[in-house]
Amino acid sequence: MLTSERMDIDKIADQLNRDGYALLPGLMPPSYLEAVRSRIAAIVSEEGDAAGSEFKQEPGAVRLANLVDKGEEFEQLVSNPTVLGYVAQVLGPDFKLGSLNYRSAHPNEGGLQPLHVDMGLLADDSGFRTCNTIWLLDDFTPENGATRVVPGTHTSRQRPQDTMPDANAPHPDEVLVTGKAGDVVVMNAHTWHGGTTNHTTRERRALHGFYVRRDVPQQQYQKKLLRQETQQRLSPDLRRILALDDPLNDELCASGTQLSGFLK
Ligand SMILES: O=C(O)CCC(=O)C(=O)O
Repeated sequence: MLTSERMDIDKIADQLNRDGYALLPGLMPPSYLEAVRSRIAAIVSEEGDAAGSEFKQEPGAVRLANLVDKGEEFEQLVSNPTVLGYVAQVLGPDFKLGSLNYRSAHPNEGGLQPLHVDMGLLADDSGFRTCNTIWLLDDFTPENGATRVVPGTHTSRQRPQDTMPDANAPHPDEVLVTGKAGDVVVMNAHTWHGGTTNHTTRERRALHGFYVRRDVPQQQYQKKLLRQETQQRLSPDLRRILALDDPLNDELCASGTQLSGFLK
């Protein structure tokens, strides 16, 4: 007989296959959530106007990039076994971290993004190539800029900007992914998605642990971005997840391109 936990696991796995995303409730214990929030606040204040500049800055949002280098709290986040199990469901067993970023939709009408697919990449004949995980640091509500997704589009092999007259506009089939602070959304990143407008007076914060198949370049080349002192303390498992000893990744990242789904 199935236990309720087993049924939940199956339900999440089915939704991820069918819709291209699924919510994992309560993955971050309160003490961990608080530690992450407070580390993020410190980095945002240290970096000031430069925040996010290792990757890209976004009007309407505060972004931070290269977070594995900026706090030991983030090492357990990118190697969380439950999350990695679902990432493997999307990408197969051979994947690596593409980047770990933070994004907060500005209060008072900030945060709207066009529908996009991450890195602009589509699935290919070997399967899916990208998978994102959104770690909710605040509740995601219909008012505060929760992520919208268009269920099922991960199998369309089309980009929204190529078929929609205006990818900023609402899509008739889009749904808002709401949840509680501490939840994690696993999203096949070929699913059309984007941040929505934050109509509240408080920020809406989340981390994005983004993974790619081994034959895809990292969005942020970890070997170049992580300081030596960080690289040296990482376990063999983390080194593998970050592709620090991976000649194929070195080759793929040599061009230095850092692709976003929509940011220039
Ligand atoms: O923060 C969100 O709601 C989605 C962010 C996103 O899709 C992105 O920055 O590419």
